[in-house]
Amino acid sequence: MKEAHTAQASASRQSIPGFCGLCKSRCGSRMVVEDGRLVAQQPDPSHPTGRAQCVKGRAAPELVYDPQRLLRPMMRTRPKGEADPGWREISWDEALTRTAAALARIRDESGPEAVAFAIATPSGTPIADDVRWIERLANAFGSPNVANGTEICNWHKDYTHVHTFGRGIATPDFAHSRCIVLWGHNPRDTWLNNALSIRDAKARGARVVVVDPRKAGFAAGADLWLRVRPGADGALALGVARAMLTHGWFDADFVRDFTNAPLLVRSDTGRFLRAGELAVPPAGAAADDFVALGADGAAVACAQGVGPRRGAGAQPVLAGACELADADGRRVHCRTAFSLFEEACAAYTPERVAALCWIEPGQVEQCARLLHEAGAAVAYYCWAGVCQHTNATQTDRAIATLMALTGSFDAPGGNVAFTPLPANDVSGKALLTAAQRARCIGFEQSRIGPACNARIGSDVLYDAILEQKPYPVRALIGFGCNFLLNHADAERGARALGALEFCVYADVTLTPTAALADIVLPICTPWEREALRVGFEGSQAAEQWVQLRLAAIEPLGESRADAWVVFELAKRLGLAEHFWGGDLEAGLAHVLAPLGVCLEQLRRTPGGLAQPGATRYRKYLEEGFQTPTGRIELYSENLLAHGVPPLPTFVEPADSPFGSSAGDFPLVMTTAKLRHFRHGQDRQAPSLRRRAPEPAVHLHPDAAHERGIAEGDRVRVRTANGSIRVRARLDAALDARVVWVEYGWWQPGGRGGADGYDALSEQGANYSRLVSDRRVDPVSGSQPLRSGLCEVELEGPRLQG
Ligand SMILES: Nc1nc2c(c(=O)[nH]1)N[C@H]1C(S)=C(S)[C@@H](COP(=O)(O)OP(=O)(O)OC[C@H]3O[C@@H](n4cnc5c(=O)[nH]c(N)nc54)[C@H](O)[C@@H]3O)O[C@H]1N2
Ligand SMILES: Nc1nc2c(c(=O)[nH]1)N[C@H]1C(S)=C(S)[C@@H](COP(=O)(O)OP(=O)(O)OC[C@H]3O[C@@H](n4cnc5c(=O)[nH]c(N)nc54)[C@H](O)[C@@H]3O)O[C@H]1N2
Ligand code: SF4
Ligand SMILES: [Mo]
Repeated sequence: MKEAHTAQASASRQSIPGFCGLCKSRCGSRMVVEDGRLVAQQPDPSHPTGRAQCVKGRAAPELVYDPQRLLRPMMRTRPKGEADPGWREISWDEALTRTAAALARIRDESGPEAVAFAIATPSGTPIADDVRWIERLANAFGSPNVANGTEICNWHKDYTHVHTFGRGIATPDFAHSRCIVLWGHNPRDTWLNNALSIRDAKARGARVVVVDPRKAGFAAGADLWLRVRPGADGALALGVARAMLTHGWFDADFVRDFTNAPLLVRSDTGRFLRAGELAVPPAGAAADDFVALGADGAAVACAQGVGPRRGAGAQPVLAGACELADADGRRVHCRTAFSLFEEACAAYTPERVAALCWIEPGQVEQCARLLHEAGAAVAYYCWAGVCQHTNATQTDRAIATLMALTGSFDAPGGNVAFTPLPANDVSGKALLTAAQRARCIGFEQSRIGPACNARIGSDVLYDAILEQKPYPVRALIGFGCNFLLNHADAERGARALGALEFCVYADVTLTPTAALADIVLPICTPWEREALRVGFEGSQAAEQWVQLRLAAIEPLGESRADAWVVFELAKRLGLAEHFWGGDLEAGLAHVLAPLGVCLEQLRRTPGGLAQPGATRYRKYLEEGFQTPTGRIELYSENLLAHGVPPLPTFVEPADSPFGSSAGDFPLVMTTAKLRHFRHGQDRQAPSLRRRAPEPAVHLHPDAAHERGIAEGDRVRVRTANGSIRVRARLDAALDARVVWVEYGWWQPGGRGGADGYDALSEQGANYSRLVSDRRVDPVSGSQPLRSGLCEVELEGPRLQG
């Protein structure tokens, strides 16, 4: 295989165009190299995502030359459970040969599903460069068990949204938006390029609504900040929808023609009435047409798809009920989906919403009014804040159906499916047979959850390892994915990973999770490897950008890119035929084949190339929606068929301040990301660590005072699952009943001392220890990382100075 192409280094300073691979923003950048060393990364304003750079991007050299990096493959020589693993450096050939032998043996004995894969998040790591190859390896190997954290990150917005819109959340068209809603999402700290677009939109006069328990990012200076109780977002969305419906502040024509609101639902079965079920179908109706109620009271046929009725019947009404005779002469009572949706929202009066969400009653109507006044130019994004709860699926349904009322879908200034470039997908979905897909260990829990995409949560992975349920998982191959820090219940995770027959981890550093492996493989940082990116995010111009980022420097030590590891393993596992004979260049050429551009061209223009493409708004006018009714689904027959309420429903989080454990744990606990760290990473960079030397719990001064706690005190956060030690930070903008706790802490250094923050000890600060994985969202499997209950106590002597 060819070596990675490194940009020509000379003694002089070189500035090589690239992009920062560290997070979802993928900011266009320039990589500055001196004498073969990366000395800086800078923003590249000529790139569609290159307007600026954050502190993490600026810390690139510190991340590259981090003394704690893994630089050689290593193998454990002492049994798991012993304090000293006896790491021995081995050659790549030995590491890969041993790995392939172990995986092949377990595959041959127990089937490929006995080997699970784990992948770090592409939104918060540069694994995005190579994630398709890793997925291809899992598919070609035949394992339907891939843990990638989707259930605690993006499943709701990218897949639950499908039940409403027939697709994942589309890109906010910030440039034309009149109202931007940030719901459990703080791009100021997590998505720099979008934050700049929102800043510009605000300057242009766009209104901003922020739904967040913290006064974070755009909440300060927003037109409306809704300081929602963590996990109560569903009640808020239903309340805002109710206000829009009662005041008529919604796009009634859009709702009639493009959502399934006017379709009649049978009261006996909960299914949509089909014309063929009627004694007298409407004139011209096909048997499987849906039925609406005309303004004249007569039934009207609506074909699957968008638009008004079929034939010459009267315009359908939104609200209504009727009784019609079926083919057997029975009377069938029906109501429109709109009426059922109205009823689902009816209980969420401003007063009830205020009591549930801990906001002011008037704010519900204020929010509804802001959405209404923006017309069809409301752009929203909901992310981690509404995902990590046991009610994530219902919350997503409530937010999605609320947004459908605005008529902004795919409209200028709304959420728009920008035209993507037609690259070939190399994730190899077709390589995984239907029979193997059905063996995904999460399938028993939910057939419309991540398991339908061959994705599993850590809870079911641990079950399979520890309890052989539904069958044993015997081996794990991890590409990043720091389970012990980022998924619930580190102790259970450590027991499970420790019980594996074979575990191999590819990572940049030896995390507490990787430290449980039998073999570790050193991965290089993005500045040491090439990356092909077809399309960036945030605007049409970004979508059209194709770039082959060059390696700015040679890989340090023996570290390699994930793609290299995947191709080498594929060859040793007898899967080369699915990997272009083991030739990565050929694979990359295949990605590009449908585009009018080749690898050599891209290498010659490392700053990237714009490809043709233009935005088409309101594509649903021709294409409809990829849902069972062909319309946006306020009412979902498909969800009903899977035992899930067909209408959005608010359910209290499993741990509720109104429940029985609130006596012992009176504070509602949530979490959020810090601008200067990604999840369990980045603390080793001194310039970043200086900004937050130690982990903290943030609480209201009144809550602190009641407990004798002052700013900077060392405190213990305790839940029913465990406890950790952190510093207290006071924040008067919080509700006094709510705290938020930082996560991802395991690295040594800071005032925590050289022993650092043991991920498995109550002397450490690992948030994961506070959360149980025994109660999860019934559809997505999302873990309750953000709606816990806790108590905070003063711990040990007060620190001076
Ligand atoms: N309490 C709490 N927990 C959370 C969250 C939260 O908000 N609060 N957020 C959740 C979310 S949204 C997510 S997505 C998950 C993220 O969970 P993870 O995916 O585990 O996230 P990270 O810790 O950022 O990265 C995992 C590992 O990937 C390694 N890595 C970095 N670059 C590469 C690379 O190029 N190749 C390889 N092989 N490895 C690499 C890093 O060194 C790191 O050890 O965490 C979730 N956990
Ligand atoms: N700096 C940095 N940037 C990142 C990452 C990172 O680790 N660090 N990770 C990347 C990844 S993987 C992801 S998924 C994205 C996530 O990006 P965001 O979704 O913006 O990330 P968070 O800060 O986790 O959560 C957003 C907000 O949700 C709020 N919140 C907490 N609980 C609730 C609740 O119950 N309801 C509501 N409405 N809000 C709540 C938090 O206070 C927080 O301000 O960021 C990406 N970018
Ligand atoms: S926001 Fe920061 S870390 Fe993320 S891509 Fe941009 S510069 Fe890199
Ligand atoms: Mo994420």
